[in-house]
Formats: sequence, C-alpha cells, structure tokens
Amino acid sequence: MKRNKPLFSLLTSTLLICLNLSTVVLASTDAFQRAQVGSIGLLKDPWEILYAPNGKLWVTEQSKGEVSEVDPQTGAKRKLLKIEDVYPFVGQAGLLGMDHHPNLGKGVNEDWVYLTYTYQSGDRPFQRLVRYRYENLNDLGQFVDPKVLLENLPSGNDHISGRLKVGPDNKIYLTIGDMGANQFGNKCKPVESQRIPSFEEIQQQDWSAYKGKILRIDLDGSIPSDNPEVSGVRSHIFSYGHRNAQGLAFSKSGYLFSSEHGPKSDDEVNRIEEGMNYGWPHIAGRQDDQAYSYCNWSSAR
Ligand SMILES: [Ca+2]
Repeated sequence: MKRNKPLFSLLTSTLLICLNLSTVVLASTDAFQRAQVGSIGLLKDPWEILYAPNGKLWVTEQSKGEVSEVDPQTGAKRKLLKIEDVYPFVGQAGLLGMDHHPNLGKGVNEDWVYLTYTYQSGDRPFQRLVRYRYENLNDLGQFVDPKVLLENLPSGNDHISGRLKVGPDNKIYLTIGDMGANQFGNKCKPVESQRIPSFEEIQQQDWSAYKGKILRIDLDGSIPSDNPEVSGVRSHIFSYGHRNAQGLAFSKSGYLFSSEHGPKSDDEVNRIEEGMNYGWPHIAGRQDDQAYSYCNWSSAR
C-alpha cells in the first residue's frame, strides 16, 4: 500500500546509497526500498514482471515477444523464450500477461507457465492463451513444449487488457478489455462489455462476446463446470462490465482484486466476484450523480 507522507518528511527519512554503477538503492525508515536493476534500456517494453521460484525475475517484453530472466541483484539478463508469431499490431497488442503454476519447480510435473499474446489470423488480430513447460537443466531454464489452450479470443489495438493469474483454485484468470470501443479510432465500434454470449455462440466456440470480461479458465483451456451462469449461459466468463482491467491479484485469503482504467477519471479497484456486473459502459467508478454519462457514438453511425 502506498502511504502518503509529506515530501519534507520523506526526504529527511531517506538515505541515498550507491552500491555500484548500475544499482541505486533508496533506503529509508519505510518498509520499501527502491532500486534500479540493470542499465537503462535493459528492457524495451516490459509488460509482466513476476518472481520465479528461483528468485529471478521473469519479464515479458510486449513488442519483441520475448520472455527473459533477469537477476534482480546484478541486472544480468538471459532470454528464455521468443514467440515468433507475436503480432506487433499498433497500440497495446503483443506479448502481454504471464503467470506460472503454483507447483512449478516442486518436482510434481506441474512446471507450467501460461502466457497470452496477440497473433494474426486472416487480416485480424486475435488473442491466444498458451502453456509452456519450464525445463531446468544445470540451472539454465527454458520454456519448451508450447501448447495452445485457447485462441480466437478478442484482440485489437487498444484496451486489450491481457492480465493473467493462476488462482488458488488452480484456474486461469484472464482479463479482456473493451478494445477501446466507442472512442478515438474505434469510435464506430460499440462497447460490448454488457453483451452476454448466447448458448449457440459458446457451443460454436465463438468467443467474440468476451470483450470487457474477466475469464476463468480450466488449466486445459476448457470452461470450468462451476463457472457462473450469466443470463442462463455458462461460458469462460467470470465477471463482466469491464473497461480495461489491466491489474489482477489474489489476496492471501483468496479474494480476487482487479484494477481498471477509467475514462480519464474513475479508475477503479474492484473485488471480483463470480457472475457480477461491474457497470461499464453505463457506470464509471461509483454509481453517483457526478459528471460521467455514456455517449454511445457508435449508435450514430
Ligand atoms: Ca466499473
């Protein structure tokens, strides 16, 4: 949690220590320290950063389609994976979220890493969920044996979201945004965050209604049998009415939280519960009488 302290107090409680040319640590009486890992330019456009079981950082670089291991002490960087068919579509597309199975490295043959990225099919971008196996030979790990779990998911050039977490229930949670519909270059496309897929769409594996949703996915890509029914239809959808939920985290007690970008205001942190509607595009932030009103430009085509 960020604590607000007067600037003067913060300055007087901090001590700048230079460890070496590439590392600067800002020590303070606070519980947090800030350090620069490696040189400027070490990473191009990092999108997901997580701790691997060996204490190294695993980082996705969005436009390069690469996953690297970075030593948080020295900044040494080593490539683990390059995904060749990542589609560097303009805007927010590319290699996005990543998480690993909680049992990775525990010797129980569940050394799985999950990633989501944009690819091209025909002339359109889509999002894909893939699984790799982490193989550790002589302390030099690599990602091998790719397997596509789910594809033809909505993608685009804006508000793709793409945050991915493996929950304590061993399900994959994946955020999919509203694709920036109803604004800027996408102003003629309607926001579909409230659209619920029909039974027939799900039967036909048509995932086009997944825009503006948080998905809950079995580890093999299928629809969990205990997912909520929304308007009578069970699908990968766990919650809906989202704009651009780029943050996803589980608390120690198992609650799922998500941060979400608002329309120039009303950024949100939500506790995500199954089957719930989080309001977009009819409500931004709290439901109140403040300035936000939904102007559906796409309906004026
Ligand atoms: Ca909302």
